[in-house]
Amino acid sequence: MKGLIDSTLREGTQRVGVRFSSQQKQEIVSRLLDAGIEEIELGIVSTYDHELRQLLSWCRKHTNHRRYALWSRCCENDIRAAADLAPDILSLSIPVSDLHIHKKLERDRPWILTNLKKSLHLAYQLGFRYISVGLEDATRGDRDFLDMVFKTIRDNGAKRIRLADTVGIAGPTEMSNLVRRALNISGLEVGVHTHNDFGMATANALLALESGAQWADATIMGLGERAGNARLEELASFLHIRNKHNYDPAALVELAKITAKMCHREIASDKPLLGKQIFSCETGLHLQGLVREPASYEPFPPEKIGAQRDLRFGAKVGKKTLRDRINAAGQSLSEPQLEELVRNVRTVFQDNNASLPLNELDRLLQPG
Ligand code: HCA
Ligand code: CU
Repeated sequence: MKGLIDSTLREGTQRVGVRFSSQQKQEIVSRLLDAGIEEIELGIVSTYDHELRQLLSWCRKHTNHRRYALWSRCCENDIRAAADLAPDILSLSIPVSDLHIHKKLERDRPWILTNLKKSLHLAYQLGFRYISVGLEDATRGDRDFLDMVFKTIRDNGAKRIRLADTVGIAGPTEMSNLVRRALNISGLEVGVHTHNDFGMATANALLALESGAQWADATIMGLGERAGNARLEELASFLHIRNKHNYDPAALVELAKITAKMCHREIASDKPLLGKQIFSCETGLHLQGLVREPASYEPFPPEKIGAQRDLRFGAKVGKKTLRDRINAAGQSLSEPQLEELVRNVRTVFQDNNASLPLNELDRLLQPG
């Protein structure tokens, strides 16, 4: 794998109601770089967008990163506008499913191939040396036609093909097969852009990487059209913790929390990596394991992402946990006394639907 492409400032801002100020965009870029993200898609080239020039020149001045990308349709005016902004990478994009070609564009397959060729020539002529071609709705595209598209891209100077699962309809196996197909036929670098309509985006992105794709797109908190995209904090943290990639999970978690505030989004308490309760526990069996060896019920220590373990004592407490705490406080109870205590404790907490931090119990057990 070569890296992750963050598309928060392009795809993310397509989510209804999401907008970032120039200053917020700069903060997001700096933090993405601090977290180790390799490529950043800064926005969509459009003759209407005047902020992009400013953002790109800020990036040039304040960072020495050299993988800033701009997204552009295969459209002469947009490609010329992109060349004027001079990003490091041009992310051209073109639809490849018959549905998009016939209904949305009212064109046909030969038109797509011709337009692709023309656009690639123009981009090359205008000086772009790293051109990536995004294939919109690739997962619903006819496979034989896709092969022709892959060859056209290969033969006309692009460096990367990006396969988009535009409506999040692919399963992991399908995604993986498509990646292998693109790699075999084109010999180019392959990336994926996955959507989350069935909750598969992050898993699809991971499987694509495991199937040989060099790149995968993700956005902070999965911000993007509809149900969004692969979640950057989840994908990058997984790659760091499981595969030792050089990403910083704590920085990603902090960035996601800051971004949530910027766009006024709530974070669910059980959201992976971000939720308030993901290191809380009150069930007897798990508490027992966690007290003796945290790794028994945690995939990684909470400190790794700047969180804290929250062990609680309440209606689901077990006998072993209570006995350990009582003994640790220098006291002891007979087996029947302990049984009775567990029953009483469970009833009281059940009735009040409450729980206490375990160290609060220790305090209560202290003599005097
Ligand atoms: C969109 C386009 C896109 C493009 C992806 C790409 C998609 O729906 O706005 O160019 O790689 O999901 O198809 O984001
Ligand atoms: Cu998309």
